[in-house]
Amino acid sequence: MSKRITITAALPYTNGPIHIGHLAGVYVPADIYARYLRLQGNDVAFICGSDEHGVPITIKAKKEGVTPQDIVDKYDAIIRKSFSDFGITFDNYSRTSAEIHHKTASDFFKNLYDKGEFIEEVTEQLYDAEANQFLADRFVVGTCPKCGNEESYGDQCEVCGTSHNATDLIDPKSAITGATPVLKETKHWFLPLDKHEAFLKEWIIEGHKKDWKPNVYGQCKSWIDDGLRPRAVTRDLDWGIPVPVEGGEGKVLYVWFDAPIGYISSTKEWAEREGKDWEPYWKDEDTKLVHFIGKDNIVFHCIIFPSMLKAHGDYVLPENVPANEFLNLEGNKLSTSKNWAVWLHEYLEEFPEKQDVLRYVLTANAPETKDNDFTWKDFQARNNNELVAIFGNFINRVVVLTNKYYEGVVPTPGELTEVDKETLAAVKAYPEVIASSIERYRFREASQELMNLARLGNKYLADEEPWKVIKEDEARTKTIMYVALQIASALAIVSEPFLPFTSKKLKKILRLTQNGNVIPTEQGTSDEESLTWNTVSEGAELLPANHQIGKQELLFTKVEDKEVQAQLDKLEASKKANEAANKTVEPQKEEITWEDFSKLDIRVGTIIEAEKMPKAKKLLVLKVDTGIDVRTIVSGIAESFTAEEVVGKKVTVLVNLAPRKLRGVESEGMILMTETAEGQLVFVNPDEKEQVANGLTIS
Ligand code: B3M
Ligand code: ZN
Repeated sequence: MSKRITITAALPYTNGPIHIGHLAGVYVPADIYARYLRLQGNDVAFICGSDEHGVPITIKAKKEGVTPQDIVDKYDAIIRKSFSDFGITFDNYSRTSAEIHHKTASDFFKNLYDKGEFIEEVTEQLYDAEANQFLADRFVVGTCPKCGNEESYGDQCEVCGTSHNATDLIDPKSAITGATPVLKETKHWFLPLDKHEAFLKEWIIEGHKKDWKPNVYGQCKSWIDDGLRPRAVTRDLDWGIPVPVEGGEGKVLYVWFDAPIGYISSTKEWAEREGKDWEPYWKDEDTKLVHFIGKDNIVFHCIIFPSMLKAHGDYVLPENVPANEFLNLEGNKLSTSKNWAVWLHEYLEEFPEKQDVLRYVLTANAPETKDNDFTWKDFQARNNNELVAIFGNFINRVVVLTNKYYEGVVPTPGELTEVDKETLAAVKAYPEVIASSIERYRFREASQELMNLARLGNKYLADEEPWKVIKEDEARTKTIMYVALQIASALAIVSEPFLPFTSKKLKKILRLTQNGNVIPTEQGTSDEESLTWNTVSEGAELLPANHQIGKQELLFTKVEDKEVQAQLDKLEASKKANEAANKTVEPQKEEITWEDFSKLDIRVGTIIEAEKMPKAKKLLVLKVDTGIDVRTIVSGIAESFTAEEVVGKKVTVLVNLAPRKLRGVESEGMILMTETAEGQLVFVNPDEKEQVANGLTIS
């Protein structure tokens, strides 16, 4: 029976592009879910949009010397395009800067305000007296009261995931000036979460113990068990939605108050465009609402937003919130600021035909129950060993042989053997197996079952060996190829949620139309009945005899070692750039006068003897001809050079440095060397002047 389902995917912040962590955590599973439900004939609204308020956007704008609007326009455009090129089929993608959203969020606030659902209170908040600004959310950094992370933000700790009030931070510092904030009085509106505690307990702790993922349920339970407190839903900022009530001048709604309402405004925008009524998608008891999010968003979607919806009273609550854990990249946490990421828009440029490969790898290795690691080696292996070697290989053999033996016309089968019947029965069972995994939000498992269907096809061909049978039994070969073509068609249909580009290509090769209809051909029968998910599960004939298929085309191509290496090199470069940017430079020493400097007597000398100082890792004992005399100098360069290689070298020597004993040997001067950007010591060779320009390091 057709159901109405509203699927939301977390609204990405428009302060950076989309990376594989966002995709694996939210957008790929949400898109699989939406496509699957549509294939089942359901009434789906798949909703998303850009989250354009909040402090990170303001901070980024300040840093780049542009307006917040410039920042959100830039990233909204990049994000929109990359989602669309990647085949994410949102029914609507809106933005929280849109007028419809400002109005919807404003009205929502007013509705709760009028009902007396807020506490209006003057409290002391953190204030940066240097910047003349209140320090909410990411404008303040301090120690998390729960886990001790020293870099927790004002509203949320990224290490333990706790959401707290800025005044809870221990030893807070302004992220703008670094100053220690003072407390200053200001009025705000608070959502009394404590008032909703009983409802949340009943709804989540009792109601969703079984069907919510353990990671989601566990987080919710621990927050509720810790006791809920009122949360401010307004801020003293100038970027956001103005607080629409008396006394709200100069204040805006907290970004996490307005953003989830963005799902509602985006649904409205869609309904208006499509001539539909938006209300059933949010208000009808029969609607199933599902939020796809990352684990750092759980509290907002399971505690705060439901409390808002409940306080409003007209809305349905989410039936499930299948939040994922985090994806790491090559063993390290993904990070926008450190550029440790695979950016979707870059991936699409570098692998323009490989959307499905990334979709598949991120699904097969999705961080569903624990954090997971993305590696380029695994990407290559999944592509070459699974997509190419199993799925692609099966289709290729079926299409090539059908063209070779029958000029692409589906043969009429003879009597089916037991193996044929078993195989077709197994094919018929797959949609249900896959569906059951998807319905339980186990997308990894579902993707592996899909691959098993392709394996089944490969095994069938390998066991039945039509290329041998054709030599002695043409009739039997026809049956084998007919069965194989049914498996290929089942794959074309069932793969659509996971591998939409491949499914489309395969349908074209098999001449199935996009919605699954067989294209009528001269020889072929026209099948007007739509081939959907259910056609496969009912075991109906998918590709009738006499139907003409197209020519062979490769569905997948190999990922070569050099492509993997190029990606690893790119990551290495970002690591280097990051290290260089973070390298702390010693502050300049106190100024010296020309007279001070002219006291230094620096000459070019030649090393005539060298030996390692016993039991000292760094020291060489040198005999240096300074031109004035031959003297002993102890130099700390043994980690860069061996004694043998320095003999004969010309060196710059500070000759009038007062002698000093090092490990019992009197050193009468100092060798001057330079250091490269990589920290490598080099001789100041009087013939190579540019080395001197790098600056002298005393060794
Ligand atoms: N903008 C996404 C994030 O935390 C956040 C989601 C809002 S969903 C209403 O990265
Ligand atoms: Zn913490």
